[in-house]
Amino acid sequence: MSVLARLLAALEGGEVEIVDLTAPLSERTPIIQLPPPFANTRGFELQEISRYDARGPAWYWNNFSAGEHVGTHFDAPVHWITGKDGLDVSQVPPAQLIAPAVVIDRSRECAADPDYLLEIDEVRAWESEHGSLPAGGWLLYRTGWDSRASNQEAFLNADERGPHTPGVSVDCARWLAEETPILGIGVETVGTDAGAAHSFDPPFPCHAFMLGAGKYGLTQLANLAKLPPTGVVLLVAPLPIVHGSGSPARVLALAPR
Ligand code: 23J
Ligand code: MN
Repeated sequence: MSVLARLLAALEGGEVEIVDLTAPLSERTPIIQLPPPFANTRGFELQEISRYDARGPAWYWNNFSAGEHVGTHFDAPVHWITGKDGLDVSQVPPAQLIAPAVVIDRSRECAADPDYLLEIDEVRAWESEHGSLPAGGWLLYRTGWDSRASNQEAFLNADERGPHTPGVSVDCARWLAEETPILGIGVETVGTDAGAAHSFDPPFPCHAFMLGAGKYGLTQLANLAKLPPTGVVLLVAPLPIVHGSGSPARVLALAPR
């Protein structure tokens, strides 16, 4: 049997499962809220063109509008000033859009501390248990934040001092970008950086180091709890927006059952 026939048989037989890591896209999809003086993204909107009516008797269709960084989405290197000479989202090689992935679970720690930051030592400890981070693959960071994704207020978790959502420490972001062979980092939160990361040095270190190293980001992932720590293949499908800094993306995981 050919390798693809074996894959199809494994999917049909339930040996390999497809897990959808994508959040639904609607007017209610939470969006990031940057503090003044920064400009903010628009949310997702549908505008009806016709619905089996005088405007189009046999067809239903919509226009949609949205920021590039809404919902489950892909951050391309050009999104950040450190990656300004790097790839836009349309230039990401298709061969990188199917890649291995591993999952590090810090949902317990993040439940206790919403400002929790992943550290280098914890990733090293994960590696001694599960093996090295995948070359050319994703590090998926489970925080439990997907359980808040249906509610903008709970998802952003802001008070008078700003948003409180988990992320990655400055040292860990630099290390992941410069010292590990990963393709990118995928998170459950509204951005790859912590809610408090505007106050870090440098600000938004995950964006600054990862995108500056030509690596990628994936945000607002769902269903990471359904994945094993290793052995997953991720299929990531951002729209090829020419000159785009990112795009809403469908993200599917192939996982052994
Ligand atoms: C712009 C500025 C800061 C951040 C972001 C965008 C994102 O999180 C994003 O979606 O890339 S933190
Ligand atoms: Mn983004």
